Amino acid sequence: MYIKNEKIEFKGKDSKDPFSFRYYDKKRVINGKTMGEHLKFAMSWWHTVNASGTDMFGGDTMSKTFGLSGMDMYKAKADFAFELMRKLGIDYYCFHDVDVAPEGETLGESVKNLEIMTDYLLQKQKETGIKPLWVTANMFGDKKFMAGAATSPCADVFAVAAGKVKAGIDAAVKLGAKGYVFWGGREGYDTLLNTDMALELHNLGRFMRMARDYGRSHGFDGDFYIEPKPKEPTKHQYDFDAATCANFLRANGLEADFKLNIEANHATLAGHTFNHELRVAAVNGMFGSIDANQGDMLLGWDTDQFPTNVYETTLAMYEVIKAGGFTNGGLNFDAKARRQSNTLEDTVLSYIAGMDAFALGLIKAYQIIDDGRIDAFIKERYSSYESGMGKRIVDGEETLESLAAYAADLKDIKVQSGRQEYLEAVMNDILFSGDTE
Ligand code: XUL
Ligand code: CO
Repeated sequence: MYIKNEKIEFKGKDSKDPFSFRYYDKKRVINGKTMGEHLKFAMSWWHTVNASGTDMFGGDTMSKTFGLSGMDMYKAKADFAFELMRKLGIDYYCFHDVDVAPEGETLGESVKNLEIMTDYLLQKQKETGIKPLWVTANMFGDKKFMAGAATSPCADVFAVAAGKVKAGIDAAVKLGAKGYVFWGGREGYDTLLNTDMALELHNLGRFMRMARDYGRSHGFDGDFYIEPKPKEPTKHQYDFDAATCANFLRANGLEADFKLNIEANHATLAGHTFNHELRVAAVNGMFGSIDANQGDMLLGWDTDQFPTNVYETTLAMYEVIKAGGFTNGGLNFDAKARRQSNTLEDTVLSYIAGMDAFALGLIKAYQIIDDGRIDAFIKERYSSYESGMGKRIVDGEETLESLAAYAADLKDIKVQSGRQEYLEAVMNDILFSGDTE
């Protein structure tokens, strides 16, 4: 037992018990699905089980070694992780290879360590029913990855990276994960003065096709994901944003097997909103999964804070609902408690805050849809494409010449108001004056 609290229960919105859910009622049915099924929360292993408060200027503010070292420490971390998930009612977790098992001197040793630990995780999964949402490999931490993994100028690094991804896919199959994530890590560059961009991009495509081919022929039937991020650690990341990744996937013939894992803080670093990135993924048929967190709009880096901004979670869940909900994906809290929130209670409280913010976001997103004013406004705004000339344009029946002839004598064309302020007031109305039942 690492966590003092018992199971965290739903106690309703009037609850003042900090260790209770006020909105997340896992079994509550909304529009035919339980909240648990809508939200599919996942715990990020790296932030929750390993991160211990280190920043650029100072060391740990909390210890997550549980007084142990070596494989015993990794097993204790797994015990802690499963206790936390069970107490919070979280059914999924996400991890990098090196989060759950110690790195060896060689790839071969690391793979053996991972196999020992995935045996242990499998046993814990059988006891609890908890599973990974997705697996990934850390191809950015070790110094050999300083110039990238699949985009490294060194072919041996490409080979080690391939071996790590093979082991990661094997772990995903063994543990029943329905996702495998590629976050670019150092797949980008800092200056063109030392970079062959064309070779790096082709190698990245080759690498992902190899992963797809290996996975598909070895029992991985889930989704592969790219997780876009514009900068940090490299100045120019090849997976800048959702639109860049969609283009990369199509250019490399990967669109049937890959989707996108959209992270809120990465969206804002790219100069986009979270809901913009979700919409771009959806319109490209690539909506897959979410790394749920939030950034600080006054800071220019990835702060990975727990999501508590209900305006943002509402807009995000509206996109998720419109995209048809999660299939293999879910909501992974790629988030860490602040450096000063340095107790295990803070970890529990952070998850409660994030889960409740998304539960309330889900409730409010359905209220936007049931209210209907926003959807009706958008439909009306584009109604000129539903009949006459507009419909013929959409149906592909017009040409540039036919339209030029049609438009030649048009006068006083009026475009209706966009009504942004009114629609923002509707959002306030739904968010702040509606109920939560
Ligand atoms: C880094 C990031 C990663 C990925 C997994 O910014 O978000 O933690 O989610 O590698
Ligand atoms: Co992430």
